[in-house]
Amino acid sequence: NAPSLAVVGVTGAVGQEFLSVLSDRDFPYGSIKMLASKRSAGKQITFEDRNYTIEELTEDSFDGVDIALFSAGGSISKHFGPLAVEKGTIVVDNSSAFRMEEGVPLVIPEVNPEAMKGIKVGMGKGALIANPNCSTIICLMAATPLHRHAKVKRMVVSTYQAASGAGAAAMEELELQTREVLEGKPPTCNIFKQQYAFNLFSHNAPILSNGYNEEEMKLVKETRKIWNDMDVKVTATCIRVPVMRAHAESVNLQFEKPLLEDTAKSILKSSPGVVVIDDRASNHFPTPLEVSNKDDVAVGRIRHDVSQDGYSG
Ligand code: 2RA
Repeated sequence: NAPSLAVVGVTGAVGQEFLSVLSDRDFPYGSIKMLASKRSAGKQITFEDRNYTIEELTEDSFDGVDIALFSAGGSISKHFGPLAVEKGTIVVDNSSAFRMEEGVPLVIPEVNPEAMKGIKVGMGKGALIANPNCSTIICLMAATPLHRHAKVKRMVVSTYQAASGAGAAAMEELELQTREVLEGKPPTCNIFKQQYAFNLFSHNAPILSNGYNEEEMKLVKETRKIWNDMDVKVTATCIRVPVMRAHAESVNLQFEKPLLEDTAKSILKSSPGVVVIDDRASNHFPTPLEVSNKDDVAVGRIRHDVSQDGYSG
C-alpha cells in the first residue's frame, strides 16, 4: 500500500517545493502530515484539492510515518531526524546536518542511487538519506557522466546563485528592494546586510579559516563523497546574484583521459536529468528564466579549454 508521508518545514520555500514535486510526479502516498514550528501549527494548507491542518513538529510526529522529507534547518534535522529513524521512518534530509557523516548516504538519484542500497520503504526499518547542497547537485548532474567516462582530475566551479537558495524571505526582499531602488527609496536590507537588487556579492555563508566560505567547501567535500574519490581536486567560488530562481554555474573540468567536445556533448545529451541548450549560431544557452520551475539541469557553452596543451583553438 502507498506509503505515509510527512513534510517537515512545510511552510518554507523547499517545503513548498517538496509538495509541488510530489504532485508533479504523482507520487503515491496513503497519507501526508504537514509539519512545521509552533508558529505555523493550526494554519490550513490545501494540497491536491484537500485541506490539511499544519501540525507542530514534536517527537511523536513520526509514529506510523514511512517517509519524512526534512527541510527545516540543520538543528531541527539533527534533533528530529534520528528520532524519526528510530520510529522506522526513512528520512530524506535536505539540511547539511548529516551529509558528511560516515555511513549516511549522500544521494543524487540520477547520479548515485546505489548509495541507497538496502534502504526499503515499508519494512519498518528506518534510515536517513542526506540530500546534497543544491549547488553540488546541479554541478554533479552534468559533471558525473563525464567523470565516469574520462575521470575528472580537477574541477573549478564558479556559481551564480539565485535568491531562492536563501529562502522565501530572500526572494521577497529582492523584489521589494528592486521596487524601492527604482522608486529612488533606500533598499530594505534585512536578510543580506547589503543591497542585493542590481548588485551581486560573495555568497552569504560564513568564511572559514582557509578563506573559503561554507558553501564553497560543501561543493568540495560533497563532490569527493559522492564520487567516492578523495583525490579529485575541486575548488569553488560561490556568488549570490540578483536572480529569483535557478542557480547557474560555470564548471571547468580537467580529465585524466582525453575527452572530445562532441563526445562530451553526446554523453550529456544522454544523461538522466540533463538537457543540452548549446546553440552557438543564435548564441542561445541556458538561462535561469528558461529553466526555472523545471527539474532538468540545462547545460551549454560546452567547449574544449583553449588554455590546455595541444589545442590551438
Ligand atoms: C544557497 N545552496 O543557495 C544554498 C542553500 N540552499 O544559499
